[in-house]
Amino acid sequence: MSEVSVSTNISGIELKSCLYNASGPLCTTVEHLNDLGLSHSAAILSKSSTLKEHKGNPSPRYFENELGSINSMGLPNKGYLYYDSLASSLLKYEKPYFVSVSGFSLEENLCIIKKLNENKEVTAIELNLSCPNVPGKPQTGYDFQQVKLVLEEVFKINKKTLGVKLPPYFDLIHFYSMADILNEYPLSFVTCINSIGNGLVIDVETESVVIKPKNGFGGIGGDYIKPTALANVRKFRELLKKEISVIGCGGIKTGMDAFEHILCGADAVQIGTQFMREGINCFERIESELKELMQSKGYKTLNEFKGNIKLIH
Ligand code: RRO
Repeated sequence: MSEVSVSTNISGIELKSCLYNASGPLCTTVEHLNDLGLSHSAAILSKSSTLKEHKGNPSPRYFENELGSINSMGLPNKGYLYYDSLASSLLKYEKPYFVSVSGFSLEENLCIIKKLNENKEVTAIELNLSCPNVPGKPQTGYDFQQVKLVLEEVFKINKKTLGVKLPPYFDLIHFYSMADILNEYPLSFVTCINSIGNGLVIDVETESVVIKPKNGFGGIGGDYIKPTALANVRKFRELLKKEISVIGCGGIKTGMDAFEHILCGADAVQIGTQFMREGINCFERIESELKELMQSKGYKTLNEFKGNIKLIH
């Protein structure tokens, strides 16, 4: 199997494998980020950061069952300066370090992005346009005019590798409209998808919601969302200019799930719910499952099948 490679690159950033963590689970503290450094995750991606440290929503705020997860964490994070100042201590892992940014306003985002631009040890920025869990705040990704305004302002000050994390879209007109906007800017990557916002999971025995914030409403991840994630990866790969890499996220718990995302056009994939469930070993396991599947199909590199999903004529 040694001749099978799952290496990839995101707009020139080399990754030893196509698998790394999604922003969210187990990437908030220095201990989490060191664990990712030591693991088979191909990159280290931080929890979405705000200007100041933020405690997030009241618990219980995360729940999982065999089909996936629901969360309403509400952006608990240490504040961007923490993730900024940690960068030098993560260099020893010799893998890219991405900082996720999700300020509470455009001004906050611009302030954070400006500061991160000064830090050469931060490889890239993932600007989160899709947090579904801040009470009273809509998801930016569903407000197309606002996305345009944000990107217009961000690219006046940004010189770093920068991509955006999008919410899932469900109607073709929304894919076309969003892709038209994204194609106007020097984005390096687009991550599809964040959790499906404002779902509701119920415990029948107690006849109750399972998380406390927003009366039980939260972002859905895991198996529940894989078909939606695949459709978003596929459609954005079709519509975005080739300079923009597509990162798949949603429902990846096996090598076969990763293969499906890549077949739809993903250049790399992120693991969220399954990382939370299984811990740090998930990266090595999924990587070896993916390599085994590629071997059985006679593929030696991701490029031999990336985006090559067949249609029924
Ligand atoms: O912290 C959260 O509640 C959260 C965020 Br920022 C996000 O982007 N997606 C999600 O499911 N939860």
